[in-house]
Amino acid sequence: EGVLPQEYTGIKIRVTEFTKEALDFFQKQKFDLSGKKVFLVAATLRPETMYGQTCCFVSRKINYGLFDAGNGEYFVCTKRSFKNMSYQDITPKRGEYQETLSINGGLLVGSKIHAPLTSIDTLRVLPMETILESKGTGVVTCVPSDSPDDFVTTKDLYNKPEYYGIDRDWVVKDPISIVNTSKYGDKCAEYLVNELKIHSPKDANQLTKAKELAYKEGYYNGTLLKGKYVGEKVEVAKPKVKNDLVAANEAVVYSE
Ligand code: A2H
Repeated sequence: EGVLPQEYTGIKIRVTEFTKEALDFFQKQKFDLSGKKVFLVAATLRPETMYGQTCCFVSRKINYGLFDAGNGEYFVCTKRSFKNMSYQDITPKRGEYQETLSINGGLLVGSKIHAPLTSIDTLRVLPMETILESKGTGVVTCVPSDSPDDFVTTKDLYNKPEYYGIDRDWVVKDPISIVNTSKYGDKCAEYLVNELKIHSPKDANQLTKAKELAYKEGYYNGTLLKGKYVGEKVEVAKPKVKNDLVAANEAVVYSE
């Protein structure tokens, strides 16, 4: 844990079709979905890469809260993160963070979602075992072109769908190129995962190395290949994409 506060962009990923398991659970809890919009809120440091989202990760080890975010909107995230948001003028009432219900991540796996900016209309919720409950919102949006974690997790899900209890066709196999660097090309995560011979989402040390290299190169030497700021440096485009998302009510910015 660092000493300085970390700013995250919370991407609002709309659930367009819940799994049967989740719907049964809501019914048991007497939660009526009608007229409500439910969003998985994914914490990211790279809002400018949202053009390349291919799924949204949750953990089966985490019980998420469903929180009333006002105006008929509900957020799915950890209680810790919603509490933080409630002191940062993001939620209806300051300091109020009682969840409407608590739902295990496993019940959400397989749900259909719609994420902002990405070119694929409907994506799926998929499991990621390495998500930490203590960081961000506990929800991670998957950008396999630029995140080594997301790339290896996607590869593992595609190779072992039975093990993970998912359908292989829920997995988008190929990353979408969104940032170019002269050093690592258009898919820096894939490049670094191969270069550092990373075979599993559990290769923590090697993944840390890959993440540092990818982040530095992408941030300081990357150029956007997609979207409104195509051709601009990542460093320049990043705050613009973030502000656009917030203005469109597709993201919240919070610190922890
Ligand atoms: B990043 P930091 Cl394209 N557990 O978003 C594990 N990882 C988590 C998490 C959690 N609870 N919450 C957020 N994260 C991920 C995009 C991205 C990210 C790209 C490239 C690198 C990258 C798409 N996933 O992160 O410890 C989220 O993934 C590299 C570090 O606060 C978030 O940003 O530094 C990042 O880790 C936050 O990690």
